Formats: sequence, structure tokens, C-alpha cells
Amino acid sequence: MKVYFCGSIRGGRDDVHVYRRIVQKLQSYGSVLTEHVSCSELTDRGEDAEEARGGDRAIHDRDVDWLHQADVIVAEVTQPSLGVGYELGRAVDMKKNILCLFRPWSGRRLSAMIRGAEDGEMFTVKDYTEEEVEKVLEEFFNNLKKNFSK
Ligand code: 6K6
Repeated sequence: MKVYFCGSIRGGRDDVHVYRRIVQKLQSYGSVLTEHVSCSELTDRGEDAEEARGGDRAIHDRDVDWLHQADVIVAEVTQPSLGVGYELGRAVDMKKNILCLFRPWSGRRLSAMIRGAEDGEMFTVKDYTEEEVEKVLEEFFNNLKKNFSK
């Protein structure tokens, strides 16, 4: 299974430790196309080797290509990020299976365009605490496997 993980980069890197924990768990279900999003060395400043290679267009085109390849999209949406919102919009259009993870204890309120996109089928929004993250992912992937085998 190919998993596309979305997390804030230029939107701010405060939650990178949570991204790391999510990606570690996701790797037990398949290959994570966007493992770099969880790397603590990747800052929000844009001084990244990948940028030097091809700039923002190369990043965009490669990520959209990976979105097409992905079987499932998992996004941590507590830290607002334009890029993550864009990826989710594109993924909806591609009819991908999507899980959005939000931590209400952050004091933030999730965008209505994400919360309101929940449809009980392909687009799931799950409120969680950091301690619960592995359990929440287990539940989601167990259900996903059941639906795949139907
Ligand atoms: C490093 C530091 C800043 O920019 C970089 C290299 N950029 C990116 N490399 C890979 N994926 C990226 C990059 N910038 C954005 N993305 C994609 O958008 C990721 O898949 C994230 O899920 C999302 C983050 O968007 P912003 O708007 O928070 O950057």
C-alpha cells in the first residue's frame, strides 16, 4: 500500500514530533511516499536540497504525481498549512481515501472546509490526542482493509 502523508512545512514546523510518530506507524502499513515531511531537519525556511534541485514547481509536480499514485492520504491538520489544504482538495478530486487528524487540545478550530468535507465514506476527520495516535491509525487501517476486501 502506498501512503501519502501531509503535514505543514512552510505553515510552521511546531508539530514535527507528531508527524514523526504518525509516519513511523504508517510505515507498518506500507510505503510512505512523503516521509521527508516528518524530518526534523526540514525547516520552514526553504533552504532544502530539493528546492535547490528544481524549485517550487518541481516540488509541486512531484507531490501531485505521488498523490495520484497513493492508495490513501493521511493528513495532520492541526497546524494550518496552505499546502496541506491544497493537497487535500486535489486528493478529493482524485477520489482518494482520506484521513485528517486534528488535535482539539491545541486550542485551534479546524477549518470548516476540512471539517465540513467529512462524508462518512472517503473523507474522514478524526479528533485525537497525541497519546492516542497509534490506536486511531490502527482503527482507520483495520476498517480500510475490511472495505478493500469487500
Ligand atoms: C523544504 C523547506 C521548505 O520547503 C522545502 C521543500 N519543500 C517541500 N518538499 C516536499 N513537499 C512539500 C514541500 N513544500 C510543501 N510540500 C507539500 O506540501 C508536503 O507534501 C506537505 O504536506 C505540504 C506542506 O505545505 P506548506 O504550505 O505547509 O509548505
